[in-house]
Amino acid sequence: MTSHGSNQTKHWQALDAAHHVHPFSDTAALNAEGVRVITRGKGVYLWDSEGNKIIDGMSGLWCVQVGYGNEQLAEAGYEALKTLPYYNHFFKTSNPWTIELAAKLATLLPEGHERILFANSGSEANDSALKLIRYYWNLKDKPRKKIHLSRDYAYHGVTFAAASLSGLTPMHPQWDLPLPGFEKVPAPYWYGAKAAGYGDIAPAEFGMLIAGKLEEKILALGPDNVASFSAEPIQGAGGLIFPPPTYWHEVQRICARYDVLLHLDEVITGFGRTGEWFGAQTYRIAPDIMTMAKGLSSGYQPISAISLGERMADTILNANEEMVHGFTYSGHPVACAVALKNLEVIETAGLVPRVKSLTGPYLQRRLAETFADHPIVGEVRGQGLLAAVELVRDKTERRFFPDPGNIGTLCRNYCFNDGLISRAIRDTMVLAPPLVISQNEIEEIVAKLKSAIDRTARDCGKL
Ligand code: PXG
Repeated sequence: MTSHGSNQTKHWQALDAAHHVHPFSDTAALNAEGVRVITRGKGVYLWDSEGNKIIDGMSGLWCVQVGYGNEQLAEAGYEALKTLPYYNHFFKTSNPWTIELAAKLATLLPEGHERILFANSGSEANDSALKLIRYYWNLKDKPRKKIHLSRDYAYHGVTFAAASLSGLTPMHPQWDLPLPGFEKVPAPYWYGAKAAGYGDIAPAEFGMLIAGKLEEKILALGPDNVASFSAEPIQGAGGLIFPPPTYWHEVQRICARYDVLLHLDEVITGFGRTGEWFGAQTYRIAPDIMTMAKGLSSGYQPISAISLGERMADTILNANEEMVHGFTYSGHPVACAVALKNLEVIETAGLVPRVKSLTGPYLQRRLAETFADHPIVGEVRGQGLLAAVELVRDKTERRFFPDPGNIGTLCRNYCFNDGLISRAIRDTMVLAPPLVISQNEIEEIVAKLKSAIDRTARDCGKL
């Protein structure tokens, strides 16, 4: 792009290369290539500084539920900015937007989740959740319960604790993580079961088997030492891993049996993504503590939340001492105003039932039809407006390509060059479009993805 870009684009690329360090990027490689400068968004589309139109199959980073350019959200933010651009909650003070947002969330969250804390990102929410879990066990006079369990392929964020909780191994060595006290159990990744040596096991049986690994781990560590199990209802950044139907029921039985708190990370699955307000409702999960971010404000403002189930709320909020935790921007009035309007828009536009009964099933059906007999597509899986198309070398044997990530990156680049943003996680192509997407726009995404996967298959001699 650098060689044919306009002067304006080249100028921005040069400044970006000189001064801006990107997340999760190889700086030297990125600077050699030159960044793409995104200048505008409307609905499910983005435009770059060269005027190229791109369909965003990822809702930014899984977050823009109401699509780009929603004026109601912009106006709600502007009003709050004019009226009360900032105030905190430390000095026995509150503000109308924070109060209303907490109360609104309590009506949408799983039963018993009536008490909400605010933070500014998914990572902060998860860090806060782990602190609250520790505090709970200290208050319960079980200070030995300190180990936090989570899963392989989990993504819970990048702060010290959230990265330690994450199970994507590349997230650890640069930072000498995980910290002590973090242990992993396997993910219920059924498609990978054969390659992992489990043979031709049925999903239901596999769900029980993998849940059983949690029980084994708790017993090996000693239930008296285990504080919590953290998990995404559906694993997102780890490759869209959907739990087999038996999994969550068994996990909950195990957590209850050994008195291990269940922390549900709904940062991706919240706010209509799965066709219900929360993944907890889709999979009938009753967590002790829940974290959410992204779709809470459709990404228009940085805001996250932690909700306490009854048990944790009763103990922590009746401790009769100061809870020594909170951020300068917890419950920021502008972020809360935007989030509140976002929930209203999601509700009035009927986006959650629309995902459940119209766009979700439509996306899943069109992907399944399109890739049913494709030579390099091993599996199409999904729920609501989350979908994954797994690219493999051998469909029958469910064997992956060597050097995971190469084929996915190739395909991702074909998508990108053709004006579709899809994310490649290892060799799985992932979609999570805005909840406002229409059936025609779904067709556009499916067609572009098909063309990119065809090209990828040709490159590896499979088509
Ligand atoms: N939990 C989950 C389940 C997430 O997906 C976080 C926590 C952390 O949120 P913050 O706001 O601290 O980033 C996330 C974030 C990707 C990608 O490439 C995914 C996330 C973030 C960045 C990139 O899929 N998820």
